[in-house]
Amino acid sequence: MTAGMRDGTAPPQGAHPRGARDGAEPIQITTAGPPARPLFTVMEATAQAQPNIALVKYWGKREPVSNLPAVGSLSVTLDELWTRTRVRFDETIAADRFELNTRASAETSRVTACLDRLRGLAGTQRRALVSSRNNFPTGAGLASSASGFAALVAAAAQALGLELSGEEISRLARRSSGSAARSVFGGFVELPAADSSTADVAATPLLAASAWPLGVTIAITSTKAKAVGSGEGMQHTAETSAYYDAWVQTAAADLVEARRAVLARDFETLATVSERSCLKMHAAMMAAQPGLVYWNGATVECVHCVRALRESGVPVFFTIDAGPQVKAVSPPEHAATVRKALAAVPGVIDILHSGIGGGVRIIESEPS
Ligand code: 2P0
Repeated sequence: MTAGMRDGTAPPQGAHPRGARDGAEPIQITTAGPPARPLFTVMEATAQAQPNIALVKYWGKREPVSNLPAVGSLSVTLDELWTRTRVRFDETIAADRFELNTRASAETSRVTACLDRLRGLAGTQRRALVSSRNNFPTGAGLASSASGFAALVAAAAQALGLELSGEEISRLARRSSGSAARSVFGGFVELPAADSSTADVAATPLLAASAWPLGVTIAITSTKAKAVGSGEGMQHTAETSAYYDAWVQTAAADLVEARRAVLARDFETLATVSERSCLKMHAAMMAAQPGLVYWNGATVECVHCVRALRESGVPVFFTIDAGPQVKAVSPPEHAATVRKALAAVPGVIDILHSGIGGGVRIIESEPS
């Protein structure tokens, strides 16, 4: 029985009980001929997770070491964009190695910190080779750390034979990246704020993707990695923005309103609260000293484009994360109209589209 079954939360798709796991049985590597004494064992698994787009934003930490969020957030998990991560624990290597899109990555220390928590649970010191691939731009405000850490935790847990529930995977992913906690689950997902008495939080699924199949059209206005990472940006905002306290104080009401709107499939209310949460978060960032501006000119033009579409009767709203891309959420039957309008905005260099998808899962194939 998985811990997920014990506590009533659904385990991520593909997280199987011990004995029925895909790709997690230790591979016995032996010399040719008898006796078949293992020289060493390799434990390996691959997971896929999708990024998520927050409609009610997380920005700010109550406690930076445990990475506890100061505000609750609500997101949709995408289906077309993905991170695939293979983790291979190998007793013959001395240090973790992390490759992203076939190149050695500078983020290895963050990966190691995440793996250390899993190694602690499994009681092993074994180092790992981590190979990860994204089918979308990395570090450009498209939530690559959300899908990245959700996939990393799920793959590593599987490779180590840990039987973790979705909730446990979400808690571990959150320690590395707050938004990663949400990518563990599919559909509409909520991550609560931590209050002063909370030692840990995990995301919880709110509504299945199939229950309200919205589409997300993403206007790419730059593929450059952002100059200020989210963690640094949050800290800077919390320390220097005159609007930070107001941001935190008003976030809880937004979450309540968005949750109600999602459960009622009330698009208009969700549009209002999502744009409000997005603009308040960016206002708090911009009021930091010096102000943090993730937008470029095309970002602003896309905002006006989405609002003009809505004025003309198209149900659509925008949201923007820590980067210059604009995500437009609409019912799928309006996605073509939204795509065409955003593609015509000067400065938009590409358009991606995604439906709402499932949570993290173990897969057979490996990143190449
Ligand atoms: C979100 N963002 O709710 C918000 C909106 C960006 C803007 O969560 O420091 O990588 O690793 O916990 O999750 C991006 O920040 O931050 C983020 P850390 P994370 O999606």
